[in-house]
Amino acid sequence: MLTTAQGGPVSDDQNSLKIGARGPTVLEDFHFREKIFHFDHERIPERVVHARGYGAHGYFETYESMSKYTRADIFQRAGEKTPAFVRFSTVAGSKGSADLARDVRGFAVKLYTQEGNWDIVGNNIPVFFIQDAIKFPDLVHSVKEEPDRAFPQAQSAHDNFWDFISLTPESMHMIMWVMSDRAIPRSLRFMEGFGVHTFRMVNAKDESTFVKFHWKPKLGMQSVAWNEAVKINGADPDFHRRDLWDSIQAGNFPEWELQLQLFDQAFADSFDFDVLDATKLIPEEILAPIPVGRLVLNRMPDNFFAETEQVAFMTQNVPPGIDFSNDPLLQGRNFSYLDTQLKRLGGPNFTHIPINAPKCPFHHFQQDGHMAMRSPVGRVNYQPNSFGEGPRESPERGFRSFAEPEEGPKQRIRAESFADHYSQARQFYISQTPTEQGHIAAALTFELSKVKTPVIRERMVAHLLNIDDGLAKKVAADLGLKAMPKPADAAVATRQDLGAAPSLSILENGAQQFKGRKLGILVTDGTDAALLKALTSALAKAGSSFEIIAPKVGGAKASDGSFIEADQMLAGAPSVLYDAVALLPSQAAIADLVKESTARDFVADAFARCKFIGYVEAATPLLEKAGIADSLDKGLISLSGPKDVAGFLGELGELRLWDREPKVKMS
Ligand code: HDE
Repeated sequence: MLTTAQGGPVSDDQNSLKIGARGPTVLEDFHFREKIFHFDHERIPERVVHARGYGAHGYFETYESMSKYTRADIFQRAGEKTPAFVRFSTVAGSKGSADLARDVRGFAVKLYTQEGNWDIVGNNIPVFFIQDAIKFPDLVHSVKEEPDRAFPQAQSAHDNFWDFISLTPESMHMIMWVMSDRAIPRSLRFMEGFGVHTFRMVNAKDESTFVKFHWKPKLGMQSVAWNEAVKINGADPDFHRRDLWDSIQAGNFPEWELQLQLFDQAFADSFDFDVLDATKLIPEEILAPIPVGRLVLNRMPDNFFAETEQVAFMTQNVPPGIDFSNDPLLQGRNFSYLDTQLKRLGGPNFTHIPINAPKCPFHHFQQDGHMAMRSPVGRVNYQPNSFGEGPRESPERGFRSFAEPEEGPKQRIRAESFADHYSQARQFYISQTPTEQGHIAAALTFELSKVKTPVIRERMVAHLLNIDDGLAKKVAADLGLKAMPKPADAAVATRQDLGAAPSLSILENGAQQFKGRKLGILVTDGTDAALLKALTSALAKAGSSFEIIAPKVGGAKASDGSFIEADQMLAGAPSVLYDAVALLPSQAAIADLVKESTARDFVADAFARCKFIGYVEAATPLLEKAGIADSLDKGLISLSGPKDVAGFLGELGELRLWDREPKVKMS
């Protein structure tokens, strides 16, 4: 029975209480008032950054005991499974913005360990824009909508952002990452995650080892192209969340391996950069990460608001055995995350919300406050007490900070060891394939093309000159700069020539699999039933998904008279939504299909985005109409019958035919 929030049965939820059929509504209508009152208060403030996010439940499984390095309970027993909740996010856009913004992605993991919640509040990029937390409000103000006009939404392509960046040389390494394809992932399932800062692991003997956390996607990395991202944002602004939802609902659980870079003080002292500087990474070529466990996401929340919106991640949530370093960014975050929950969730009892509550036993004397959900029993709410009641601290099991000796003058200063802002920016750039380098140049050109103040553009090119001459010249030429500026003089003297680190490139580490990816299959009346069946069953067997697209809602009639149920109609499913496409029209239907501009765009877009295209001979007029019939390359694969399916699927693991790119001038 429908009731009020007070539990009272409701007789009529369609009409408010009125005097007569056409008279005024009465104030006495408590059901109406309660319903509207609650509705009016449905929203809570969105996160000041990372407002748009999507989460899922799962577990973390420990491979082997790591007791040598840490006494963290989660790492003591091989095979132990710890419940987890993960929230992915974009940073700059508001809650209702689109998934494919060029942006860093948040990768926040809450592990409900037996000794308290451990939050690794990371990103999909291993470095950050700034070195000191005191600059965070400036950074975020600059990237968000400009305050007078309230636009652009979810975009860094505007004056304020590039003004701040060009005046902040420490951001250059991060800028290379954000202008790369890392910032437009194909799926949340295909991105890496990083803890970014150096943390500590502390073992039972109170010995400390430095650690950096890396999440590696089992399905490999993959990104989309920028001009594709723009179209996806229109065709499906929920592209990433829908992808996560669909794959988890289908039982294809995304998985990441947790890998650790572990090092001691001697390594830190000998490393080229300061391990406390969050604008630097330690290349895997120098320090190989070791796998220690896996994270599997296998269940969507029952309710988005209750779980994903109310989840409160906090960098300061660390269990015994994990500790902080002095990274000034991390130190600042340790204040911010607790503080922000008070604003967002409205009171100090946000740990009572089920998604935030520990799953291990917990006992403390914190009490009362807004929305207290628990009802502690007994007289004693303090300790020590004379009644032998209540919890007591445990010097053995409790959290002990690593006793790092500290001394020095109290001052506002940036360490000299943080001064080199270009070496790793360059290293990242030269570690990319030529295709990826081209994307970085194009992204910089696009972003700066939206900047209206000439001096900002010039100042950015001046920084690029310190990163790579060729890159700077290309961007300057594409921006139509009349003269080349002088290189920026910020601490260039310290720049070192570091070798390439192939681990930093997506394409060098190609996924080489179509598993987890999606094929768009265009059908019409008369589509070859045997070929379609062979294709769809081979895809299912390979762990890939597909959608059937027909010119009309509903579907089409196959060659054997059976009905093909379509997932999408052509006008609602542009090919940017798929990793590759197959064109299976029949001879009888092709003349009509060719008249559809959506069909032409479907093919032309797939070609321009360097995708693989399987096609039956009957589709040739469509290739002609799309203007690609004379440019057939190895990415266009003929499907004359079921026997060609295996070969076609074999090619798809390459994901894109980047060799085609110079011909289609994709930016
Ligand atoms: Fe955050 N960040 N951040 N951040 N951050 C927040 O906390 C902050 C930084 C990250 O899915 C806020 O609950 C400061 C780095 C993620 O709920 C806030 C600084 C990294 C999320 C906050 C940083 C992150 C946040 C806003 C500079 C990667 C989303 C809402 C020192 C290692 C968590 C909230 C979720 C969210 C502050 C920099 C990751 C305001 C002050 C570096 C993934 O507390």
